[in-house]
Amino acid sequence: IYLFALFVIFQGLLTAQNTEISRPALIPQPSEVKWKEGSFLLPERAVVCYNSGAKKSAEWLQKLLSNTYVESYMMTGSNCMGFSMELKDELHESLGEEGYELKITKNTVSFRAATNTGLFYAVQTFRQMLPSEIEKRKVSDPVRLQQVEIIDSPRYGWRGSMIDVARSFFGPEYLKKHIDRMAFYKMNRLHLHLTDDQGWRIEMKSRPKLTELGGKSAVKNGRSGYLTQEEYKELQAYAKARNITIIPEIDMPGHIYAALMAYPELNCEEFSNLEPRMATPPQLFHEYKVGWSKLCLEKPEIYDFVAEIIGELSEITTGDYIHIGGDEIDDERYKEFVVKADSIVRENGKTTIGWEEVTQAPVNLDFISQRWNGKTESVVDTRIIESICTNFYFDHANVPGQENTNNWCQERGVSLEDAYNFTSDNANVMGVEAPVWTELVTSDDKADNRLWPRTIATAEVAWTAQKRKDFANFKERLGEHGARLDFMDINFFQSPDINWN
Ligand code: TNX
Repeated sequence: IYLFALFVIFQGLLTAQNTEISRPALIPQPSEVKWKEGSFLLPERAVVCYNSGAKKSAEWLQKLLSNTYVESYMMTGSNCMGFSMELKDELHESLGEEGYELKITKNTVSFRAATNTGLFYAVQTFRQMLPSEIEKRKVSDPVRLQQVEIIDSPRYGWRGSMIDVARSFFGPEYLKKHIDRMAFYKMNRLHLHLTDDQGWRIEMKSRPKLTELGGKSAVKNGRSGYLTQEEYKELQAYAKARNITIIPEIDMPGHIYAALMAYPELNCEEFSNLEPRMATPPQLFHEYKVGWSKLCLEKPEIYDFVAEIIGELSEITTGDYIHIGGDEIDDERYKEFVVKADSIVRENGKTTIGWEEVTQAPVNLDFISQRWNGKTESVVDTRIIESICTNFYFDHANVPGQENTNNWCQERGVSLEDAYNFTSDNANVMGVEAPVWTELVTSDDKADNRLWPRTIATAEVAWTAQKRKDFANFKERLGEHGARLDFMDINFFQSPDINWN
């Protein structure tokens, strides 16, 4: 009998050893995580069952499982053994639009949410529990996961990233990769700064010269190009499938030389206000210089241009927002312009966004302003997207002295910790968004380096409740994501204060 008892204990030890699995590093930190005793062994064959409406989420899960040895079969129904996806309206009350529950027991993994967005995020959390190799190749070794119960929903509804595709062009291929990476970290807004002095990146059928000319230029050493309307539509659909809304920005009335060059009548004085060597005929502009061009605000015709562009852009934009720029301009008619442009956007059924300067104008109350230096004296209380440059301008150095970076906002740059530690108790804040301006970011590798891992810090700022945030703990979890970022082919900045695994 002693022998038998010993045997049982020994067996127990063995299984305990077998099931000893490290807890996965989850980013962004969920609202509630309860780890349980025991594990779940990923089976060789499994059903993915889903209830009505949850099919597309079940397909995301199946796609994920196809990178493991699991052979999965789709089935409709609920509470099956194996994997189950449940869409349930009543969960709206506790989980909101984007929240989810993820529960792993001995034999089941269940995903529940009120929307497919919530289910998609549950799948992303589950993905972080699987070995990082799945990002690149099929995993054939047995996978054992610790049992757990997660209940999660985001702090903010606006979890954004911005790429300036005007100074240097980043096309559909890079943008799709970026969308995939953002979605993995539960971000949901991709703002494209589509126009500026150095380029015009979206085809406008009513004004073909914008891209015929403006599509050919870029900042020095940067790439030129533009999105056709087809590409733009396809990109939006790709983003939407991953719960990301594209926010198109046409920067007006300043930062607009690319349009003045194509349609000189939009400028005031026959280009005598421009550098003489560029005046006749108007030349492409490749310099790094801001705040020198503008639409001629005395000419009523510029509003025909604005109405045409915003009208056409609204027609091809599936999201609810149009960003009108509005930054860095000094003109006595500026406020009038902002009010008019806002009403044009609203006539087209969209919500207007502008850089913080727009709040000098008495704009409509649904206006959203994007805060970048916090110096504007506002006359209106708008909803706010926080992009304050000290924390979120990722064209700034990762560490002091990094080459090809800006430092006008903060000499030492914008560290991972600066991004992570952003906090606000302003009730108007809808969320955060981190811009990468690209005067000095002229390749995919440089963009990766500026965006990652700071975008991951942004994702946690946007998703995780303030009281659940902890930078020391974030750094540990981020270190655990190193291998995964490599498998995802992200040329991320190897922050020296992270213990990358
Ligand atoms: C400011 S802040 C800009 C951009 C520049 C960037 C360079 C704001 C709305 N505009 O035009 O590219 O600085 O860091």
